[in-house]
Amino acid sequence: MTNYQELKHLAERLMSNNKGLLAMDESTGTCDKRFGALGIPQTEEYRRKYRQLIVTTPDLEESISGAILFEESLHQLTDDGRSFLDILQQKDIIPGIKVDQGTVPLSFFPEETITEGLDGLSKRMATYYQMGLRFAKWRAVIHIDAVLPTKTCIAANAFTLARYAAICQEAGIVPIVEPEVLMDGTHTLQRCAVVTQDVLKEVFNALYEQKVYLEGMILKPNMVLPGLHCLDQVNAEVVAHETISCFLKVVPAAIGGIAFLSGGQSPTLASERLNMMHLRYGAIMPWPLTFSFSRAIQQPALEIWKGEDNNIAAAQKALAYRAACNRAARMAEYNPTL
Ligand code: 5MM
Repeated sequence: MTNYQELKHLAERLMSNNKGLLAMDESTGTCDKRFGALGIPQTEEYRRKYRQLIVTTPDLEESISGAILFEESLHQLTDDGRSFLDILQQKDIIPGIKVDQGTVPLSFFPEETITEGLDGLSKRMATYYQMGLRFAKWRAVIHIDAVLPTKTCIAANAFTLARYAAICQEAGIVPIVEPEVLMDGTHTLQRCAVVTQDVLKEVFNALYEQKVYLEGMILKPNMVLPGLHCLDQVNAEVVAHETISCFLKVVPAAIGGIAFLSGGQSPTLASERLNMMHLRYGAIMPWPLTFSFSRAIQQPALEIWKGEDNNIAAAQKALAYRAACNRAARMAEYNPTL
C-alpha cells in the first residue's frame, strides 16, 4: 500500500534547508555533445571519471539535498572501489534516477515529441527502491513557436507524466515531474507565459485524474523567459514577476515543491533570476521553490576539468561554488560578485 506519509516526508527532505537538486542525469548522447565540445574523450570511462569528480566534491552536501543520476551511474565505482550511491548516501544526499528513456517524434506531429519509457516501469521502480533510490525524474519536452505546441502534444505528454508519477508513488518513490517548455526560438516572454500556463494546467489536470498525491511530488518547470533569439530580452525583475504570476494561477499550493531546470541559461542568470523570485515574492509563495540545475551548476566545472586529473580540485571548487550560489539565491542572498 502506498505510504503517503513517507512520500511527503521525502519531498520535504528534498526541499529542506534551502538546498536544491543537482541534475547529473545526462544521457550518453547529451554527455557526448558536452564532452565533444571540450575535447574530452566520449567514453564510458571518462563519464565515470567525471561523475566521480561530482560525487566526491567536498562540501557538495552543504547546498545539495538530492542528486539525479543516469542509469549508468548506478553501477559505477570510484577509483578506490566505492559505489557512487554509497558516497551520496554517506553525504546525506538523496539519490534519484532519471527513468524516462528519451524523446521520439510524436506520431503525425513531426515537429513535436513524446517521451518514452512507461513499459515495464513498475518493475524497474521496485528495483530502484530496493537499491536505495528515493526519487525519480521524467522530462517532457515542449517545442514552442507562434503555433506550437499543439493541444495533442500537450495532452499526450501530460498524460504520460501523470502516469509516470502514479507509478513512482505506488513504489514509494517521489516523482519529479518535468514539463520543459524549451528556451530555443524567437518567441516572446508573453508567448512563453501563455504556453507554460497551458502546459501546467493540463499537467495538473492529468495528475488529478490519476490520483497523484500532490504533497509527495515535486514540479520541475522552466522559468518564464523570452526565447534565446528573441530580440526583446528582459531583466530578472520581469522574469521573476511573470514566472511567479504564472505559477500562482496554475500550480496547486499542496505540492511538495518546485525545483527549476536551467534550460540553457547561463549559470549567473539562472541564480540571479531564482534570487529575484525569492527577494520579491518569497513572502507570498505557497510552495518551497528551489533549483534542479544541470548545466547552470556543472558547466563551469566541466570547462575547468577538460578530462585532466590535474584539474579535478579546481573543477570541484567551481561545482561547489555554483551549488552554493544557488542555495544563497534560495535565501535571496545571492550576489554575483561574491
Ligand atoms: C532540461 O534538462 C534537465 C535540466 O538540465 P538543465 O538545468 O541543464 O536545463 C536535465 O536534468 C536533463 O533532463 C538531463 O540532463 C537529461 O537530459 P537528456 O537530454 O540527456 O535526456
